[in-house]
Amino acid sequence: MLNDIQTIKNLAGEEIEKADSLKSIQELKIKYLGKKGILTGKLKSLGSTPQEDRREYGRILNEAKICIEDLLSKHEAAFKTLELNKTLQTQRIDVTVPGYFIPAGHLHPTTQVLDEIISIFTSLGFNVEEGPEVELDFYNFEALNMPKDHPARDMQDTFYITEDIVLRTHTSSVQVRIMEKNAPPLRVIAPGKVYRCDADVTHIPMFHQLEGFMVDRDIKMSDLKGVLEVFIHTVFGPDTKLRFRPSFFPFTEPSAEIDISCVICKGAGCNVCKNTGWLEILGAGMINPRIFEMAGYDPDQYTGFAFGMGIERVTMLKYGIDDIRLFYENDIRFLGQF
Ligand code: 2U9
Repeated sequence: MLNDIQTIKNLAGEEIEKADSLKSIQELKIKYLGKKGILTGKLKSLGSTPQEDRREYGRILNEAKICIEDLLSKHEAAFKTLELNKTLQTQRIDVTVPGYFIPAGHLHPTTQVLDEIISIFTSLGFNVEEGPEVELDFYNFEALNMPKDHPARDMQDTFYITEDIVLRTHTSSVQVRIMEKNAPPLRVIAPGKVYRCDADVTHIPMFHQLEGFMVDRDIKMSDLKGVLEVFIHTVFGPDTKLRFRPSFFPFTEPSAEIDISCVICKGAGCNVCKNTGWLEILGAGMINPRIFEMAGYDPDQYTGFAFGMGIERVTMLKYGIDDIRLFYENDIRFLGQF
């Protein structure tokens, strides 16, 4: 028995020394110390050893076991270190390799310009109001001094849902709704989508408008001029000139179309302004007293100005874009420039 144990111990020692991988060390562990291992077998047979030898054999077997365990764990640790170093060598992270580029989106150019315009008017004390895009004929036309036979209702321009329901053609309908529920003084802007059946380089069936109005006692054309000057100078720069041209809208009297000095040639004349030096940017006027009457306001006490602009048009003028359709083709090469 004693010889056996010595032989097992020597053999195990030799095999462990010869082992060339962590895997073979783990296999030797099973071979000698596993459930059915050689040394485990000897330990199990201790019960059948004569009583007088049992103590001594037990001690020697335990010594052999501890010796093999020590040797195994020493080699196991050495192989683990070796493997770790190998992994660290082969899987080294190069922190200088550039990362993946994750493209970040941004607001659509018309949204950027709309946000800028809204912040200018809110800084002047205007409140932002919204209303339905599917609108009653009454709010879109009738209450804005455009009765049933008015040419502005032309079937070719307006999307009719039913005889009395339309896709709003302007956001003035929002201001009508505001007047219906509120008494003056009012300072309101109404931004939003509007719909007109029209399509070419300067027209699309859906575009964005921002309209505004101010109603109080003693509101004059000069108030309109001051407000629009602040707006134009903030968006296009303080040297931009404004020109008011007489015009006609059913909801304003007098009415004007407002031009700005050409953003490209500064008024000298170029093909953007068709050599006029001016670019049309918005419409405006003093609110027609008939609209106040329909809203139940006393036109002898209250006056007001109103204005309206197309956001895509303002964006086109700001950035020198010559085709409105580019905004909604979703070409990232175009949109990514803003
Ligand atoms: C109320 C009374 C009057 C809003 C106004 C304009 C002039 C105007 C156009 C500009 C380009 C629309 O996008 S566009 O085609 N708008 O010229 N809009 S005054 O007048 C109002 C609004 C509400 C109650």
